[in-house]
Amino acid sequence: MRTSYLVIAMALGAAACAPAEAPEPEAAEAPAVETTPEIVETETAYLTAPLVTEIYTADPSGHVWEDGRIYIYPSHDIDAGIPDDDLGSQYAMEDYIVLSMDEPGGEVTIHETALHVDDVPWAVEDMWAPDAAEKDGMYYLYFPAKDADGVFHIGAAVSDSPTGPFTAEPEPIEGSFSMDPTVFEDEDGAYYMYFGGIWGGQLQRWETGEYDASPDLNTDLQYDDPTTGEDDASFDDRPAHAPRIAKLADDMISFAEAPKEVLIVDENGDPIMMKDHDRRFFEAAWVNKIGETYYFSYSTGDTHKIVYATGDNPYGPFTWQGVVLEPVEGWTNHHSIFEFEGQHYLAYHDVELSGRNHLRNVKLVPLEITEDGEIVMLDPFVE
Ligand code: FUB
Repeated sequence: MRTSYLVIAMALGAAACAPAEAPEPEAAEAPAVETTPEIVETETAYLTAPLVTEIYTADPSGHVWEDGRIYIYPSHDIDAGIPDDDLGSQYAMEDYIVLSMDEPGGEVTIHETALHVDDVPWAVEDMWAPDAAEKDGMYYLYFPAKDADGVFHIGAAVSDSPTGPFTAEPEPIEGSFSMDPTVFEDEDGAYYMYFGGIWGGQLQRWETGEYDASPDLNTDLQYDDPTTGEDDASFDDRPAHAPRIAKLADDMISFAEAPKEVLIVDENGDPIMMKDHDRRFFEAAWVNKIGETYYFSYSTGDTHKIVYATGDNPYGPFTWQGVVLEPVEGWTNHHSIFEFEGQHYLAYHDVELSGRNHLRNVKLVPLEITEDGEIVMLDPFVE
């Protein structure tokens, strides 16, 4: 059945934050952007419905733990009354709430608060996209948040229940920075954290190994043509900012090694470049091993796609392959991929319930992977 509704033109409102009460230096210099999205009437239907309507949820990290149940670890969106900007200041979340269900399409349980920023000694605000891991019957929640200086780090919190409440470690993971952590358990029992995101996610501020608060580093758009704002072959280009990987230590709450860059390359083995907005890494890393192949999927941010690249080991390099999910309604696109009873599923979000970039709702659909290992691209709209 076709449904007529409103679609937000995804012009503005990136994923990246600035503090609500004490603006950090770069926030004052953030590019001015529209706060009212352009509304375009269209004749389209959504591919699937929100998992829950009682709360706003985003950035879903899906897992099937030992009990065979599906657990979704999402961001918990709230309306903090902050206008959209290129640093994602509107994503001013404060806590996490886990969702669970027996099977896709089954009744969804909205659990009690799993972790609140007030219970994280080092964190002040902006509880962005989390992930979780299970080891020896204990559950670990990994989450980004800003400290008192407005700098993102990644925290760990521990529980004996998959739904919490989680007890946060007193300090962020040493050596962590930026945001959007995801933890992948390899078949040999090793756990790896991938993390990072540009613009408000601050990854571009760590190129020297130290945090650089310069307003010039708000985004990566300085690598586009400065007059047209578009890619220009004659203008300086360089490899895109790389997501990071670090093996987790046995305690699951610290790194066993210094973070390394994850290289994403094209079909010729050349690095994906900064100006290649359709393919360069922006945020929302996720890793699966399917057959013998490691799939590194991520969001392209300001081109609003979920794409993937493949490699033969957890560290990469990963070779760009194609699109997993075309742009959804709303600025951000963020996903996870998990297997349940032999079928892969894509968890993602859009803004069907609210029509506003920062009030998102998570969704779940089957994901087809061909016998050749190719992910069949999904369109979040049904024409
Ligand atoms: O939810 C806040 C941020 O928006 C996430 O960390 C990004 O991945 C984007 O979805």
